[in-house]
Amino acid sequence: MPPLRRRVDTWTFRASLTALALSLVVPVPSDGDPVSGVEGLLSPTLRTQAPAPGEDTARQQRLAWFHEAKYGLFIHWGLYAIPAGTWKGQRIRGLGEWIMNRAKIPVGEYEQLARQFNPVKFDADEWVELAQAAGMKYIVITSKHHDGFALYQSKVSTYDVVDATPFKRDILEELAAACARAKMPLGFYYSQAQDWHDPNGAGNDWDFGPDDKKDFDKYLRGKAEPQVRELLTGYGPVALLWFDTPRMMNVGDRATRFTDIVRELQPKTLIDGRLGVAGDYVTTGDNVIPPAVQTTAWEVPATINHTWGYKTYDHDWKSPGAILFKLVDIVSKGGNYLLNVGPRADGIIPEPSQYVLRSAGAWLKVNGEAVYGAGATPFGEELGEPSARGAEDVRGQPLMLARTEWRITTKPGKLYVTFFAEPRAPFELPAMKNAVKRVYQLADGAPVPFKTEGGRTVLEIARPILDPMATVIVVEIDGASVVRAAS
Ligand code: FHN
Repeated sequence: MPPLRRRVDTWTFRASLTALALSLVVPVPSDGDPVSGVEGLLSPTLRTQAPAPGEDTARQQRLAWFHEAKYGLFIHWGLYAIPAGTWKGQRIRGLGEWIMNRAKIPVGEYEQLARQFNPVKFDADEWVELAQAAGMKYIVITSKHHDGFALYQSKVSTYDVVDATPFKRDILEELAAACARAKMPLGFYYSQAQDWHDPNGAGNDWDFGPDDKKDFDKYLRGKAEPQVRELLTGYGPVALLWFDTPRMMNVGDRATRFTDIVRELQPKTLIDGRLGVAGDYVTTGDNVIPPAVQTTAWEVPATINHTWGYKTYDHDWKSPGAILFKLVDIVSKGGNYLLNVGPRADGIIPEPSQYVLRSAGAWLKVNGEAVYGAGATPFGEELGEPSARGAEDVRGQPLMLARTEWRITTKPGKLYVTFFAEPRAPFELPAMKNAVKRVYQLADGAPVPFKTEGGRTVLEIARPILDPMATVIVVEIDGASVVRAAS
């Protein structure tokens, strides 16, 4: 199979899985091999977690900042940053933060890493400054990942950064203070089900045997629930609790116990889509962007290379242009982009990822109006088209082939057309009944000549386009929103 063909088939396969997942309107845990998240799309838990139809007022209010923000910084940091993908001289396949699981490292050995954890270069203000320069509007950090180690001082377990490491500083406390100074919303990732350090937590079968023989509720009540209480009582306002991999959570009230804790302690805190019951929004599979507009609130967690936790030898960074395309694509489909960095064990966020984030941030400084608080496309034909070969996806729906030349985001009375490539001449907007009042380039305000006739609008875009990475053209229309016309 020629390489191009293979790429297209991979995309269509993923797109069809995505369509499957999103059409179920459920949170998408991505368990097992989390490199792609595709396995998670097929998880049986999907079918049990549909949020209630319609969004209640309280939920809408909780979501207001999230809809405005659109772009957040995910931080995966923990003891796994020390081995950084290599254990006893062997490169371990898979995600950096999964090294304990993948290499079947006994708890007694893995926890020794805590004695080496001394990130003297960690500076919370620098991390927040990076997020700001990147144009990111919220931060979510791993408070405890699957390895069970907490990045804050916990009274429930001494397996935490203050009690078990020479560093002895509460990272969440410092980050919360820095975020408060910068007015940056802060959320906490918390692995509620998997805890490879706790004999009754899910996931560690190499030390503690199969999960179905464990007293999972003992772990939930004894560690996870009290730790979530600590997070909600010790660090000021928590914008978001980001639960993950809801193994064994669909039994009895296990998941709703967490919802109750969150609503009791901080009713404004958002809950992501991987708790085990419906949260405030849908979380897609890792790196999975749906092929079409979704009407419920959603977020895609995504890597900047191929791992969440730092790995010394993963240098395959996405380019700033690729990140911007994904961001605008996601916003044009109504979603949020939570993009990850994996800091090194010394506390520094790898320079290549900083470069990518800052470059995309420079573009957002000029063009952010097309992103923050912007709504989804009223059209959709720019997103893709059904495969001409008549191929069908796993549900018998036409396979969609993505198009990547341009995207549309919206605000009342305005369309933002973002071009990622020079448009074919002449560029025609999809047909609409609204009159066009004014058209201009967002970056410099230069007018763009246009002609309208019978609902059709042709834009005479300057060539070459102003910014080869992405050029935004603003189309001001009569009326708040587009009224489609037959094309
Ligand atoms: O297993 C985790 C993985 O390590 C990472 O935290 C991602 C982020 O979305 N969530 C799980 C896999 O989907």
